[in-house]
Amino acid sequence: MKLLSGPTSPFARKCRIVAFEKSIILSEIDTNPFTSDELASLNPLKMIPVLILENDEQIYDSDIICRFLDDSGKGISLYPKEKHWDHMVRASLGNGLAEASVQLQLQKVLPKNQQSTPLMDRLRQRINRVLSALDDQLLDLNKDSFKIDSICVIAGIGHLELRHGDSWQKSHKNLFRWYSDKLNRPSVVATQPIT
Ligand SMILES: N[C@@H](CCC(=O)N[C@@H](CS)C(=O)NCC(=O)O)C(=O)O
Repeated sequence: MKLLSGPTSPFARKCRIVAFEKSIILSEIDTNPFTSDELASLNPLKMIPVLILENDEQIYDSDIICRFLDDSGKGISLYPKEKHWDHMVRASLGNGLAEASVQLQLQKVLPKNQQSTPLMDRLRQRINRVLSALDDQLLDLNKDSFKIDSICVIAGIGHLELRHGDSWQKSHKNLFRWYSDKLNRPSVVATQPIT
């Protein structure tokens, strides 16, 4: 299977972590969603990641790819039946964090006169709210468990640190402790974003 991805995309990273956890080898094709001519014909959303199956069918977006990889790979599911919806809601927080971090970065690289201060403020506030909610929920983000919610949160925080620095760590100490503990996991080490 091939994954159209990018080295800094948190959504592609989710798929990479799930593939690693499920012992699936993906061949990755670095694809810039803004300049690729081919991407729109593979995904009308013209976004990465896209998974291309052996029969050339395409699967998107990252949530669907992760679910597909989880079903296709080896070992225990990353989508537990017990407290299923709690896991899925926390996964949404991780996804929202990633999305806000990506959108904020897209604003930052615009010329100053094209940036939207209200939008950037809204994104920063959303990021802070999500970090605080996760900081409060750590009893649920079980220390030893590594499921889809952890994967989405790690991908979101990884992008936040890469693009917007590590100042979140001081104000969200529980979350930072949890995150630091996960950083040694092989699937997390192997999928660090690269600029
Ligand atoms: N909901 C999508 C989001 C994917 C996404 O935002 N990808 C970004 C790269 S990190 C992209 O392709 N952006 C292109 C654009 O916004 O036009 C998913 O989970 O796969």
